Amino acid sequence: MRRALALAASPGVPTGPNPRVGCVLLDDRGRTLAEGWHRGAGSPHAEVDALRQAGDTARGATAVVTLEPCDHTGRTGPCSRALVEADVRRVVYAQRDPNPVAAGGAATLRDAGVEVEGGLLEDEARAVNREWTFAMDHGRPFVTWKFATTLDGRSAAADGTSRWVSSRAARLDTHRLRALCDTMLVGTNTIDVDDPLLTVRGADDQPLIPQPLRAVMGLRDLPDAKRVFDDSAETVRLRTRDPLVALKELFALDRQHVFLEGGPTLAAAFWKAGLVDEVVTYLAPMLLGAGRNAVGDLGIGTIAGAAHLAVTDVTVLDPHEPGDDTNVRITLEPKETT
Ligand code: AOF
Ligand code: ZN
Repeated sequence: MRRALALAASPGVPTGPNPRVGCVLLDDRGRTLAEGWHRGAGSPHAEVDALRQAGDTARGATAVVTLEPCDHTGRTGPCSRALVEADVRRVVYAQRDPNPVAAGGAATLRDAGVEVEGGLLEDEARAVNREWTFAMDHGRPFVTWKFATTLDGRSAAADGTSRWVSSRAARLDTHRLRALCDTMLVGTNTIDVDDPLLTVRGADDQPLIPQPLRAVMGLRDLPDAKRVFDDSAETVRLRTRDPLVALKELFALDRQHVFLEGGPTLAAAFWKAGLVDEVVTYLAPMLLGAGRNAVGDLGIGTIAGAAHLAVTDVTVLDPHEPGDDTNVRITLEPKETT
């Protein structure tokens, strides 16, 4: 299963909308017959990839898969049937399929007389597809809220200027994280005021391919000339102020990981709705003393009411070039409130 997990995490597989899945076929003495993995939506599932390589030798084999074999005809056919037809004797999988459309493979296999065992290294398998699993379980995308602040918690100066709080190294790091998401989300106000491009660019400032979807949330009309409407990536308008409605709309568009880069109002709305799943913040060694907070009013009047988060990672980002600052990236997750 560890080998199957490593195959699932093979580099070069595009993020979403499909999970990463790995499969190893073993003979009755535990020797590897074939290995397979899924290479993105529309390509063969991991099980089928391995079965194709094994050919007739799959008869009587054990299939070790990181995800419960699917039982549906989607972009490709059901893996449960493919395993039965190949005469596989035993299937061991890690994660139960949380996708209601595809689930049921374990039962189909058992009904056909195949020995089935689930739950082996399940936590590891869920971690390989953290956002996909979350989205399937919750019916909405996973939300990473990212912001940059000064040492005194300001994201913009008193006059509204905010270029640049974070260092060049931090900005490049942000692009790396954007590339791991499938959607960039901001409010109409950010488009109005900052006119961001919202694309993922590399060190040479060239856009990478594929680009995440750019989503603009809010009711305000915006001029077509805004950069977010250019043709460097796809853009959708979400004509709502309700964070959950926006996320459900994105889920319907097969989106599983939202990178929330909006201003303080949008951040506060998501936080208050309990719709922030991860926080990434860049801390710059700079003081402003006045100016805009990263997040708007959360309705917290006293210290006992403070929102608490747990730190999951702290990374020092060294200067990229002379004159650049050292920044600190802190990754956190909200603590469950009582
Ligand atoms: C994958 N790769 O190796 C396995 C998957 O409609 P499709 O063909 O794109 O199927 C996607 C669903 O199939 C996916 O959400 C998951 O539930 C199931 N298993 N998917 O993309 C694989 N084994
Ligand atoms: Zn399948």
